[in-house]
Amino acid sequence: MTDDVAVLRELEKKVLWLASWTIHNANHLRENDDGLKVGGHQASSASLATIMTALYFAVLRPQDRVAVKPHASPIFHAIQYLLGKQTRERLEAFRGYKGAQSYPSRTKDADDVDFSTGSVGLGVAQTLFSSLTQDYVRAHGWGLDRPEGRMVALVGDAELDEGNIFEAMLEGWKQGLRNCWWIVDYNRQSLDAVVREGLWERYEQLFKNFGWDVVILKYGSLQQAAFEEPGGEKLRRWIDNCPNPLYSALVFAGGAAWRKRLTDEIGDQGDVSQLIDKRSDDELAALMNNLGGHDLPSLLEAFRNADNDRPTCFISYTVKGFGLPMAGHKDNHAGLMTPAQMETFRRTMRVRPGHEWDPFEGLSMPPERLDTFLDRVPFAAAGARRLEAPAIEVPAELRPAFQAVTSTQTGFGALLNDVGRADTDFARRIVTTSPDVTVSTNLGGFVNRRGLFARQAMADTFKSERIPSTFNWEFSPTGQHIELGIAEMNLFILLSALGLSHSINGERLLPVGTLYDPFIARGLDALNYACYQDARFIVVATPSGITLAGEGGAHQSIAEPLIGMAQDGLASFEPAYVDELAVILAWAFAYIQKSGGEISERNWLRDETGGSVYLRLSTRPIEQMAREMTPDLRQQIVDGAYWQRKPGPNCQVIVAYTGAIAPEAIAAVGLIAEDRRDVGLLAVTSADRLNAGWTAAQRARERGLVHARSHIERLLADVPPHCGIVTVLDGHPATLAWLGAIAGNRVRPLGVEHFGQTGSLADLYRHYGIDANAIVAAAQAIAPGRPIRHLKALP
Ligand SMILES: Cc1ncc(C[n+]2csc(CCOP(=O)(O)OP(=O)(O)O)c2C)c(N)n1
Ligand SMILES: [Mg+2]
Repeated sequence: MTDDVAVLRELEKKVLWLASWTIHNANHLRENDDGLKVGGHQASSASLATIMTALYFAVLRPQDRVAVKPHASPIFHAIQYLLGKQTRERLEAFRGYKGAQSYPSRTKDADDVDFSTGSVGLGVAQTLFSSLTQDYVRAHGWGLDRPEGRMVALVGDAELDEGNIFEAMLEGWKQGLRNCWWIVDYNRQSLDAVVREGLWERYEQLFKNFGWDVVILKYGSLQQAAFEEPGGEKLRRWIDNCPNPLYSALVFAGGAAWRKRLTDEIGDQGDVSQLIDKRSDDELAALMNNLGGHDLPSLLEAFRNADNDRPTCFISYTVKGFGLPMAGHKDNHAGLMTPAQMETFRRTMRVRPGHEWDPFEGLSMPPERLDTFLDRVPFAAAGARRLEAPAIEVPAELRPAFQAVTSTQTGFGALLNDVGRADTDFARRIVTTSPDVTVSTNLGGFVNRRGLFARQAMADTFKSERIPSTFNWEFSPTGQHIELGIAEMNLFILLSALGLSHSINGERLLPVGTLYDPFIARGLDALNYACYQDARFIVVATPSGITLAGEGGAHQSIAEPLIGMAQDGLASFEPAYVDELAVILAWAFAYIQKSGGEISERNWLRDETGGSVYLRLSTRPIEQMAREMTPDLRQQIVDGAYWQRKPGPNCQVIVAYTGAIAPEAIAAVGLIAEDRRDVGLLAVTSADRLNAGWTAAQRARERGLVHARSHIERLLADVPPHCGIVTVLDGHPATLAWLGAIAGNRVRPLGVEHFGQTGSLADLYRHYGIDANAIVAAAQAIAPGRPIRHLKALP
């Protein structure tokens, strides 16, 4: 143990040096580039150098997974460099093109990042939901040949301002969270300033209330020893009473300032003056800076003592910028060392010019000893930590029996219910989740069949009391539905965790989450986060739009189709008919399992690389089409559009629609057709994929691949240039407005731009101009000719 500490001290120095040099180097390279300095990293990284040294080189095991506070990425990269998992080239290109990432990234970094971080708070919650996911996987009997891992978050103290962390804690408490450590870097500084006094006490209470163990790492071993000296107790009391800003300021000011302050305030109290006087300025500064979070022996002891599976919060006192000249200064967040300071630091670290990247340069231990130690670091011992899981076979078709008049939401429930009926591997790997809208989004059928998940079984009291109920609400370790509280952030972070199970647990899950469409916005940053780290899931958002007529503006979504188009890593669909939904859902279950295949040029959609899927559904029952699902139609539905009525050669106008507004589009086309020739009706199942294919094909052509064609270009190839296009959906009109840019056709985009309101469907469609009448009027305006007779006849 003492031996280890000696080596760890050397490594800590090296980690701090390498991280600082990485930052300095990157800044130096780009100083005149875009005027953007490498702010934020230096002080914030140094704050965690000791804790991360203790964790990565001594405490963590290969099965443990870590979310590193965003600004500590240089420390993380430095540690991986010493472990041989990061290259010098990438460190030299830190924050540059293809270099080590500014914030740890699962997808962009090459050095084994477990969880991406960047938008503070999300990585923290991800560890909690990853613990739950691990429990889910193991409770289902999978992955039992591997040891249980611990999910660890390195949390900035100001990061704890983010509400999503507390939402997650509450959920963790409900779900019986285990194997989760949150280590709070309690440097009492945020980005702008010094944080409020006494926050640790609130945190302590809060964590304990939610069933966590709390370990407070306040005093380092030097301080603990000093407290044993005569007068030590007075020093301890002074430290406890010292306000955060003053402590920070004195850390910054250094030994002489400490001496003056301590002498002024407690120096006349007998023994304590001797305690102060017998130390040099440097020794005094070292003592006062020796907080728990910078003291390897205390950290190792605390981590090793927490050898149970209880969720544990470590509040570790640290100094922001520890070991650097800006230590403790309230303005240090964006602080960078000047070249002169860096020179001094280099000399202190005994690093010769030209040897800055040498792993053991300037250390006092023989390299062989350090090498031997690094070779035996438990965390790195098992080789690759990223796991893989084979794809689960998905039925080529999902075929529900559905009513002649029904909605996509009902169809979704019926499809999943049907999947849940069979005892297949496919059905077993599906895990559904919903933030308190399980029944109202039609997941109830599936949940009735497959049960709710909890590590400990819980009976459905209504059932045991023989009170009739439509829904079976029984929890068991083999249940396949995770019921969440209302927080949508939690939904998306859970989907993020479930959707990485193949990589983290080596066991594939097929996660399906449901929520109301407008509340996508509530969890949007978490959805973006999940996509950024390439988690795989299906999110079903229903109901949507003003079609949810009676609910009014608070529940009606407008912008979500645009979110679906713009969100990277998420293929979005809005089918009108249940047979389309069946095709899309079967495709989606396969798509979320794909990775890295050769990109085909068929539709320029990069389907082979896979991603997550968003389905925007509706509660509006509409008349279904009796039609055969041919392979060609199936492909077109997945590619994003098909001709529901193919336009003729003299076509003057076409109507392109998306989703539940189909009956209005069909009615309008029937009316327009009486006075305009060859009218076409384009059913758009995915504006997102149509647009993506088009953009990609254009880019390919610009690169010289002259034959590149996207699906929408092929569909519109025979539409004459003078033909007008009326587009319509229950969502923002910009979603389809771009269709005119493909071949230069004029477009009149209809949709919803302003908050919805309560009313009947007819009232609202008329008010917002997406009813048949509005479509006919738009066609009249865009495709001049003799008046369309029925226009006047419509209400
Ligand atoms: C959601 C979000 N909001 C704002 C930021 C910008 N930001 C980055 S770090 C930070 C505060 C850092 O304070 P703390 O968590 O205490 O970390 P420290 O720098 O003290 O280590 C802020 C506001 C962000 N990254 N994410
Ligand atoms: Mg802080």
